[in-house]
Amino acid sequence: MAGTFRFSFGPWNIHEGADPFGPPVRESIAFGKKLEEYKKLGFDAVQFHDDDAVPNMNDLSSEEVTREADAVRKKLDGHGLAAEFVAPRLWEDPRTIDGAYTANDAACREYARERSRRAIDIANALDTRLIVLWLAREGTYVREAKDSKVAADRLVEAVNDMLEYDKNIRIAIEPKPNEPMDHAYIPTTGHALALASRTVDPGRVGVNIESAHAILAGLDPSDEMGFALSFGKLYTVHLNDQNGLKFDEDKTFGAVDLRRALNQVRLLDRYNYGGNGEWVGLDVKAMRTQKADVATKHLSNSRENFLALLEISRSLDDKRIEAFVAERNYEELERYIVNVLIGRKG
Ligand code: XUL
Ligand code: MN
Repeated sequence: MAGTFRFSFGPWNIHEGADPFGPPVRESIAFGKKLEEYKKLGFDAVQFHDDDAVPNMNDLSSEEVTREADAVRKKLDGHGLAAEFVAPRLWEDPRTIDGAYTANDAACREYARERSRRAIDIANALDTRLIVLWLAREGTYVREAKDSKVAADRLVEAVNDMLEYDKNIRIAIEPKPNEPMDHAYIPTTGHALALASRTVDPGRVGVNIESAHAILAGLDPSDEMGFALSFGKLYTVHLNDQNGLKFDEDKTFGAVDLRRALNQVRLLDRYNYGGNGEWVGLDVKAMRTQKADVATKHLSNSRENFLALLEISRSLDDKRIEAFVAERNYEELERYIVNVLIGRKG
């Protein structure tokens, strides 16, 4: 059965262009203004970090956090937008310098857990049950700085804490092998699903697979997605592209490797992605060189590339592909796919 595709992105994808080596190059755009762009760009849902919804949440009581999130829900309604997920931002506060759930300091670990509970409250107020966990600083720069066995145990406990706090949420772990850490503890889909299997409710823990993160781990994004699909664990995706093993580029989907992008689209379509309400999430970054008036093109271009590749994928001659596979004629199979992608007949 074919997939049904609706698209989402997070407000951080409209960005001022600052990088570790230079300041912003574009004016900040207020959250309310960003919301006005979603439908125009072809998107129907918003992905949130907890403090995208409630910026000063650390200074508020849990009741105040919920009240502010309720107001955001009303804004979304006003724009006809859904909230796809909420992700606790566990990498900016001074208490997360050494990691969050795996910090060596117990008080810092408790902060991370408490913050995660507030993120769940925000998710409820925004009417989504999906929590994304990008485990940004759960890793080390110096191998001896943490005990990796203890770290894994602490990650399981932290996920359990969230599952027990709210019996209706589902958690999508977003693996990434490095950046900001030298080595992260949950670098791949396999690690995330192994962790899920040890929690109190494995049926509510899956993954958010980001193309660039898989590539940074030296893996193929569509294979990672296929692995997750086989386990019924592909809760959402962060499609983008990445030019080899360097910093996390979050490039426009399909901008580097069309064939790799095609294979992601093809797999999602083949396995009816979206049929259970899953969104096609983009996690793409405007280049620093981009002028302000066109600094949302990476979003509309990514969506258009997805849809164009979907058309190509659906035009593939499956019988022909099956025949090549049956003959083990992979050279011709490869030629066929390349021909289709470059528009050459034959
Ligand atoms: C970081 C990243 C995050 C997560 C959400 O590389 O991808 O934006 O997607 O926290
Ligand atoms: Mn991401």
